[in-house]
Amino acid sequence: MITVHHLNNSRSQRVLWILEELDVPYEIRFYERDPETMQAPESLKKVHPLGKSPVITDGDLVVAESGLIIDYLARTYGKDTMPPPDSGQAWLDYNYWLHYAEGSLMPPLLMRLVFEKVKTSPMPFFIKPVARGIANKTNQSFIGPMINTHMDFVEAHLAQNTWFLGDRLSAADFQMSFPLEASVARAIVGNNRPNINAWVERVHARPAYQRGLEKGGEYDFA
Ligand SMILES: N[C@@H](CCC(=O)N[C@@H](CS)C(=O)NCC(=O)O)C(=O)O
Repeated sequence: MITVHHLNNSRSQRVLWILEELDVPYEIRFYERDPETMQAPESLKKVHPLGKSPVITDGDLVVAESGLIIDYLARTYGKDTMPPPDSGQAWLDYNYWLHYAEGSLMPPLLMRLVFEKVKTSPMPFFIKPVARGIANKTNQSFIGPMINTHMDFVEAHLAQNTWFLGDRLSAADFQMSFPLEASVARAIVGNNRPNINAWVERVHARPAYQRGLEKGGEYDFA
């Protein structure tokens, strides 16, 4: 039996979505973020030393990193319904999006989040304007343009493709769901990017996505 070690409001939601699409039996073990630090509880380190979510266990196997989890599930349980391409351009595209989501797109989104947090963090009053100024400047002149380049790229791809690999849903879509739905929910992606918005709407409209959402509980991005 597969166990999903699921943290509220986290990347783990995409794992519930793929499991629902594949119709594989699984159980969820719930973990709650510390409301102040947003960190996962220490107990998650018993499953994997980094204590991050998602992580799944499948029998004796422990699988961490959402890209690997999704690839593992598609290869192991999706051979008939969602076979990952094994050669050629489709293989390159599949692996590209699988790596791109966490390797290239998430870092500037996380940097932006950290600098936004700096602005509201408690600090001596005389430092606040300086910290705010640095955070604003960094987001406006460095991180913002970087995110725009990424979103232009993804928007152009989705203008030509219903799903990331074309006509059919693939593991690449599960992996791309977290950064894109978070970007729409936080208004990083606005109405000027209709294809990203439409893709996120298509994802959210899938019955399997809705089932995963119901089972996973608190999730601010859907
Ligand atoms: N690249 C990893 C990132 C995992 C990660 O940072 N997960 C976040 C949740 S979205 C987490 O566990 N945060 C809680 C913490 O760091 O304590 C993946 O895709 O699985």
